[in-house]
Amino acid sequence: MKNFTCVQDLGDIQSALKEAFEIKKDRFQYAELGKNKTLMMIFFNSSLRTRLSTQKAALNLGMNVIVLDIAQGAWKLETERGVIMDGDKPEHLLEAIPVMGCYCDIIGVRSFARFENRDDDYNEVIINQFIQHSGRPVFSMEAATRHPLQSFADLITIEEYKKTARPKVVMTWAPHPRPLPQAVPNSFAEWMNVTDYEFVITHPEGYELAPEFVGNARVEYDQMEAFKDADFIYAKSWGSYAADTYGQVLSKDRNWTVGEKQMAVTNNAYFMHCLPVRRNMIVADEVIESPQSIVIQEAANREISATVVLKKMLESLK
Ligand code: AN0
Ligand code: CP
Repeated sequence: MKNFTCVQDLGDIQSALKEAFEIKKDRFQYAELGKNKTLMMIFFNSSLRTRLSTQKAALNLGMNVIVLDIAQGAWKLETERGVIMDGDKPEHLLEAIPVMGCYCDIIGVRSFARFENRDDDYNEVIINQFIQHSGRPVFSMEAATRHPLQSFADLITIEEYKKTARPKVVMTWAPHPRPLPQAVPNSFAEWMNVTDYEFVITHPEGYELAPEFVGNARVEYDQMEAFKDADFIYAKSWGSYAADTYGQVLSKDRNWTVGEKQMAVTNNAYFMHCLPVRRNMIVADEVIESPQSIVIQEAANREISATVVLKKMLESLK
């Protein structure tokens, strides 16, 4: 695997899952694979889990790690070509990227949707420039439209906890004070679409995701109806995708906050969220603290998904 930005890059999902469970049994079994190889992690946005779990994964594989927070200590970067650079940005991405590539073997990039221009976000202009100009294999640590390391960890978690072969998985929108990217819900939907689970998406009208990500999911606007008999509830807030309201908050309706009332109609569902989560906006304290909440186990699996992805990338360096 050269680059990793979406589920298709991983190849056969069942064999990737098998590899994940083997690595989970002994996460140091490939500790020689990354010897003298350097991972560079570039963050344009904040992170707790991705930063720590990806670094841990690289250490499991014997790699060296360099982390750069663009906003803290690097030159401010111009990203548009053709701009007369007489403003506050002393360096262009088109020089910075190949320079970064000189000092490492694999690059991870976190660059959220900027919500300025939908086409730019959905064309993935930042991570694609890394793929084009770094001369190195590149993986997404959440790009504008997808967060595949998260979705892979989510899938591993569902496989661990499911009690039936074909569980009902419901992804619900939830309120948040600020508009959040669609990367996590897009990606989760994309990964659910390659399983044979029953997959339902519920959100208020106006919050429709891009059809290429919804795929074969059933969209149900009535949250209580969607939650009936669910085995997994996957909560996430996102800003509008619609062309005329792109990146806006359309609703702060706290009736959509996942509480005990909603969980009561499920099949004693597990509660999932990628974190960070705002309590009592996205989910009630009682739900996230209940035994059915598997958010910590889900976060723990980020180390496993990252170890599998880096292992596959290291193998194709040779
Ligand atoms: C980010 C998002 O919604 O994409 C990161 C989630 C992993 N969340 C926030 O910005 C709060
Ligand atoms: N879930 C996730 O990617 O968390 P961070 O934003 O803290 O990395």
